[in-house]
Amino acid sequence: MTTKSTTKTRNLCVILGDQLSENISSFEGFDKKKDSILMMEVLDEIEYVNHHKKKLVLIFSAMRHFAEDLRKKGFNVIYVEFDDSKSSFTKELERQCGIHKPEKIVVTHPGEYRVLVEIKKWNDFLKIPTLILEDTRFFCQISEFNEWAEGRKELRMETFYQMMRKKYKILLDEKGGPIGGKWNYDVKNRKRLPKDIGVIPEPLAHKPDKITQSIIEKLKEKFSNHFGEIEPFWFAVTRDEAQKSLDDFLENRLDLFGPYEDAMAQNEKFLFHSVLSMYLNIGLLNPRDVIQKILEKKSIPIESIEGFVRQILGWREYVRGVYWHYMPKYNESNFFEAKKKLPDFYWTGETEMNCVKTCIEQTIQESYAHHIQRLMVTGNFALIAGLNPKEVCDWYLSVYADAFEWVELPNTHGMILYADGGILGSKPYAASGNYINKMSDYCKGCKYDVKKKDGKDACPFNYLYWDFFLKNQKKLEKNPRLWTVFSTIKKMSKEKKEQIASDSAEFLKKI
Ligand code: FAD
Ligand code: DLZ
Ligand code: SF4
Repeated sequence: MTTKSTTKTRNLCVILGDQLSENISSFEGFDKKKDSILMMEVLDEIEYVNHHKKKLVLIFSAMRHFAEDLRKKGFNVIYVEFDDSKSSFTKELERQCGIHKPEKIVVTHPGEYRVLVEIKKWNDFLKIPTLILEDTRFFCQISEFNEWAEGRKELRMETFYQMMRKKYKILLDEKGGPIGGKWNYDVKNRKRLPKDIGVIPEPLAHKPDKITQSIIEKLKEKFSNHFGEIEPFWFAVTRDEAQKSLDDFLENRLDLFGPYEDAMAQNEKFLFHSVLSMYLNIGLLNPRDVIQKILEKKSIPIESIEGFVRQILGWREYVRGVYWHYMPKYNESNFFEAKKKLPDFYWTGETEMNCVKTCIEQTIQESYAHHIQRLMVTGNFALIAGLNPKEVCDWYLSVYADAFEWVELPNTHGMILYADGGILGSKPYAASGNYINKMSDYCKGCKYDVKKKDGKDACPFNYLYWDFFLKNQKKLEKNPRLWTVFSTIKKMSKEKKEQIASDSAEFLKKI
């Protein structure tokens, strides 16, 4: 596909790599006779973090398929591939404006603050009026979240989620209360995977077609330095394929999604998770359609239905709201003043901590890890080892196919690192090896002993956990949710504290 030379266009509608939906707001009022679409693959976006190769294939293949689909429907699409493009959105757009002389540029609000800043300069730089429209794929608009957030002493997902359930009348009874009497079935969603669970159906794998194959070959040639394994590539790259992946999840995994949402297992990468986040985030699936389809599954237990709805209508919308409410300051904070460099094993998986190794190796292969692996293994380690927030955030933004800053940053900077000092969540999610052992079978295959609290063989999560609270006692001891932690610390002997500090220092020195 190369740049299509056309005559003068009226509106130039810019579609970004995560806006691949025909109902995107920038298409409103689009006139096939007068307007054109511009899609650009540009080096700056490829290189601003070390994106996983599978993520790059997903984005470019989905972009090219979307463009082809639009062309078939009679849209005039100007598509610039990375081999032919200028280095940035702005530079390529400038060139295209020189050719097509648009009267106006129309674009849907991007998913990253960095890109918004760039877009806001187009008006003056190109001397062409630029219209930025709301991203209506979300249930909650940015202004609506800001209104909800302003004046509140603290923001909490649960309050926001209940507000959204009421507004959209989702899972409500006749009196407007929650179906089943409870807003939240979280306590039923914490089961460990039983041994006799049987075969868990894997997510649907899609065969790469010619377009995908040619991108894989090109990326191998040009971007072999990027993180992760490019093949086997099995992601959906079209709307049809993503729909099939959704149907497959509804049919084969949704029923047990709720109970095993927090479980982890050595040989199960996906368990009962949907593996739909990347399709939702780039626009191949629409969250409204997904929720609609989930609600039609009347025979599925409420803990699975509510659990899933909470992720999409609650967490997904809430983190986006927090991101736009607090940017650009949000990523500047470092509540614990954590400074340690990200260890190399985050890129290689070469560590003797079996839980961390398993989650990272899976990430290298699939560009995917489920929520509890991200939160309680790699994330928990980053928190209690005191890793630098900026480096941790860049890692999460690079390695996952679903990573775009609006969703990655609040989850990383806020949820796992508590670097925002408690804006997103009410306490740090620190945990010792006991939690990982309770929710997985990772410890069985580990060189370290999860039952040991100190010494060379002890599980590093055990002493790092206490070391973290001891080092940050002043900042956290007034938090009522951490009362038990600090009452244990109060009873701890001086020798014990010294042992924790020396085991931790020795371990951290090695990494
Ligand atoms: P499921 O477990 O099947 O959940 C269903 C859907 O709910 C997901 O597809 C997703 O759209 C939504 N969802 C669930 N949890 C969250 C959450 N905390 N925030 C936002 N949406 C949520 N999610 C991303 O989409 N992009 C990211 O870059 C990202 N980075 C994360 C970083 C960290 C440190 C953590 C702890 C979580 C992150 N998440 C991110 C949230 C979550 O881990 C992923 O959405 C989920 O693992 C995707 O897999 P799935 O589709 O199988 O999800
Ligand atoms: C992540 C990404 C990559 C790797 N490449 C492109 C690209 O070449 N063109 C594009 O339009 N978008 C790309 N993206 C997504 C953007 O970096 C960015 O996350 C979104 O534009 C924010 O809405
Ligand atoms: Fe992870 Fe500790 Fe268990 Fe090893 S013993 S797998 S390091 S929790």
